[in-house]
Amino acid sequence: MKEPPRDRLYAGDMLPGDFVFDEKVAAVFEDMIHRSVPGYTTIIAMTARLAEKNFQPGSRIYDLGCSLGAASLAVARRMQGRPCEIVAVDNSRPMLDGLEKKLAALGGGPVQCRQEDIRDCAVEIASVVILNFTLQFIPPADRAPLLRRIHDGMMPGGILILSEKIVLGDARLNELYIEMYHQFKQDMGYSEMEISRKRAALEKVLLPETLAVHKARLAEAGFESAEQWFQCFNFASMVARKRDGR
Ligand code: GEK
Repeated sequence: MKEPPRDRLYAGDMLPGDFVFDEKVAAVFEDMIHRSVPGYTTIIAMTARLAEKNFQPGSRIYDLGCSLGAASLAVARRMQGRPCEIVAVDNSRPMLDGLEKKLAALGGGPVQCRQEDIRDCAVEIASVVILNFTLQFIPPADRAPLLRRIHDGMMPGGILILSEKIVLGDARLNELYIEMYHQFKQDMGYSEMEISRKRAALEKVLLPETLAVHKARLAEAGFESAEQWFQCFNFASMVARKRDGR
């Protein structure tokens, strides 16, 4: 298969402003996210497994902040033709154009795209909600109401998969994890200049929190339990479950 175009956005002379999900980012996003999120391939594969195991017939699967739809497409493949409805939501038109192109190449399937702000999008009869690396871009004050709405739109026993860049409570360990992360990016072929420019561009846009803050907010939103199932340095994924009434 053809290699996706390589992310060289911060390799040139251009001084970056705040990071936005525009055409330039969408065009290289596949390469960017694989080289920028340690464990991304595992997270997508396990998201699909979790979705398949927890899907309830007649319900919906939501992928909020779907970008090019990696999770939605992996879930669709994993469902192997079982009837299901996968709702992929993003507010970036260039990202959804990319996903729509992929869907057209597949000749259809269970994924429907919606261009919407996830803070406004209706979540209904959901047994699985995927929120992979997107809550971190939502203004902190809007995060609790969003999680509450997601919770309320879920079926009893439904799960939320939440993946995020995180910070650690301990400043020294936090520094170490960031160093290890920058090493990972260098190992993936990014130069020190690209790493520092990207960091500056994300500074006011991507606001990470500790796992403790995430877990407390999930509990406040009504989830019965939330556990972390994956972590590689400052990237983690959690699964939260809505009470199933048993
Ligand atoms: C993946 N989940 O490949 N409403 C809708 N979409 C939004 C909003 C918003 N308010 N804010 C940001 N986005 C994907 C990766 S990327 C993560 C998710 C990253 C969208 C934004 O347009 C982008 O497509 C996505 O959230 C975040 O598993 O780039 O680090």
